[in-house]
Amino acid sequence: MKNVYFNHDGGVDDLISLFLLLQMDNIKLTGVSVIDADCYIEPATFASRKIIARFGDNKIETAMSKERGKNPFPKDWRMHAFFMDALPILNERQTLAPLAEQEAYQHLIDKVMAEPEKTTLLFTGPLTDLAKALQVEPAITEKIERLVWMGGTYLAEGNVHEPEHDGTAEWNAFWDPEAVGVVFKSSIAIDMVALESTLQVPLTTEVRQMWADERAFEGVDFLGVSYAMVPPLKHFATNSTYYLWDVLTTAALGNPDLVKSKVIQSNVITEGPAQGRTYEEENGRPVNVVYDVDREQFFEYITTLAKKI
Ligand code: AGV
Ligand code: CA
Repeated sequence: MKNVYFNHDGGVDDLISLFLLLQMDNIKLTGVSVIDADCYIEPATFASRKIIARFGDNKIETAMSKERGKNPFPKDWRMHAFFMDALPILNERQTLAPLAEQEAYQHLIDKVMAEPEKTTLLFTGPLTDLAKALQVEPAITEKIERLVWMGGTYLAEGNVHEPEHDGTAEWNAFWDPEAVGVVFKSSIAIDMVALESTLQVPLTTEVRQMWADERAFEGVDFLGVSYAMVPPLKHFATNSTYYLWDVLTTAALGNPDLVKSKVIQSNVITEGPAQGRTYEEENGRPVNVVYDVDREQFFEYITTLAKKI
């Protein structure tokens, strides 16, 4: 059993990640927190508490972040949290897991310090709350097994298409580039699920059909309905094409055999038109970069988890 603390930013794949984490029997989820990045924080927090109440251990707390990023996410994407929170499957029983009193960064510190064993951090949004936690309580470093983060890329093309940016960054890094810098300066071991691997798991019509075929399973129906809100890859990739970014990251934590990784000495650009870009640099900070995934095994793994409820 691994202790895991999960910080996310309320997207469809963030919330599905929470659902799947709760089905993994090799993981003990010690706490959850939500940051106002690729979501609106109220519906994202309610959706998290409803998912925990319905599919998990109703004692797990959810904390809200008050941190703000440098570069805001598009509103259209942030709206997904409202749709998730409104799903009938999450509102049928009207139960809510507890809301934490602390802000997210303090909740993370408290949960990590309270465990006798080390904790693995899973971050599927920007690293802002971790950067703040490291500044407030540097001693958490010794209690952290590793950070598993969805973010960054070393490809020439990232997924940020915004005015005044050169397109080389990944969004979670772009939202708060300084936070990536702070975390890179720490001694925490980092597994980074970069765009190199997430590009291999687009949402497609075949994936949707596979879930539709098995919708008699409540958990598989939940996957299908959730991923009906976001556009698949059909003819060519656009700015809004959806990949299973965070779900791949969560699956890589639950079952490391699904992915391949290599160490890259890294740094991050924190200002100017390339801000948020992670790049290889001699004598840079070693990062364990997940660059490849067994696509078929991955979908098999998550669908099997979804059938467990
Ligand atoms: O860059 C990927 C990150 C992931 O954590 N997020 C979405 C995932 O939760 C930002 C993002 C990039 N492109 C997007 C995003 C899109 N087309 N729709 C919504 N979010
Ligand atoms: Ca996310």
